[in-house]
Amino acid sequence: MDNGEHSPEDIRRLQLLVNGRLATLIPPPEQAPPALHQSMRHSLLAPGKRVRALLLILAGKHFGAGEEAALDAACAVEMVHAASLILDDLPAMDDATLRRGLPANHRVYGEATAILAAIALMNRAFGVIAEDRALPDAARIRLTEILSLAIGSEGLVAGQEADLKWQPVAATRKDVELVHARKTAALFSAATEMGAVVAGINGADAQRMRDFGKRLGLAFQVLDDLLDVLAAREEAGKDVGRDDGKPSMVRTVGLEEAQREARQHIDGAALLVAQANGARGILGDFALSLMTSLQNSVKFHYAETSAN
Ligand code: GRG
Repeated sequence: MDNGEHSPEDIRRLQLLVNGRLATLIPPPEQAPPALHQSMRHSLLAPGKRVRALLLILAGKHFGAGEEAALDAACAVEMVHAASLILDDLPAMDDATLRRGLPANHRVYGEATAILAAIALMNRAFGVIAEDRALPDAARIRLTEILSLAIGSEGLVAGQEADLKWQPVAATRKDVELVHARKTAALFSAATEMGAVVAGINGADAQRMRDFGKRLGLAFQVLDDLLDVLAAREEAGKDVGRDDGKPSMVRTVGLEEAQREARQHIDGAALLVAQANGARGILGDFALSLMTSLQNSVKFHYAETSAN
């Protein structure tokens, strides 16, 4: 078990470790068909925060696994995440123009190639887990199972379908939470449970890791909704102000109640991580500092909005 505390340099180092590995796990840009591989690289290697990968690696570390042991599983999760962002931005979905500070994939490579790049990334994610022969077979099977469940028609895909068909009239907090649980928290909880599996953990502690990731994901989406209302496009690096008609906690329960909701999930997550393996550790410290920095940026914009 680790002793907790991490520095911003540790996190930056891990982000660079993930970025470096991601770049080697998919074909180079010149390999045929070049537009497809460039499109995959455009989204996968764009400057994302790598939150899901970090959570996976730190969850592994929480139970004593080395960073290298968790690295490829973490990259697989980032591949799925990048695929979901490509699809989410398509004209048939959110019709976004900007992502991670860059033009959305389809704005550069066209819709057909963007769809193919997303499929190829998702497929590669499972290949990367299968090829990770340093892990026991049982762990690779379990990782595949967790990731597949998180993506499919009971996870991300279900969340996206509900998001697209959303009827805001008479929507309740529970309705919004169900969409958030699938659209966002499913991949967070998969990542934290996968970290436990890499470390050889099953049973109650793996379940705690799963619940910890879910609560973090729910808080993350509520804070993302708050920033969609409050932040500027350039700062967010993506289109904002587009949650009208979308399952947003802010629009359903209001700004202040949404902030309270996020706080409750963060408190719940803190409790769970401390129960798993008996300490908060670097994993808890990282998760809580991520949430605090998101909350602070919400508070900053909230203060600005109230002053106007
Ligand atoms: C089959 C993989 C697949 C997906 C199909 C399109 C879709 C279903 C799901 C989209 C789900 C989606 C886009 C949810 C939003 C999640 C979210 C909060 C994204 C932003 O995450 P950050 O802030 O982004 O971690 P970075 O860029 O930092 O990685």
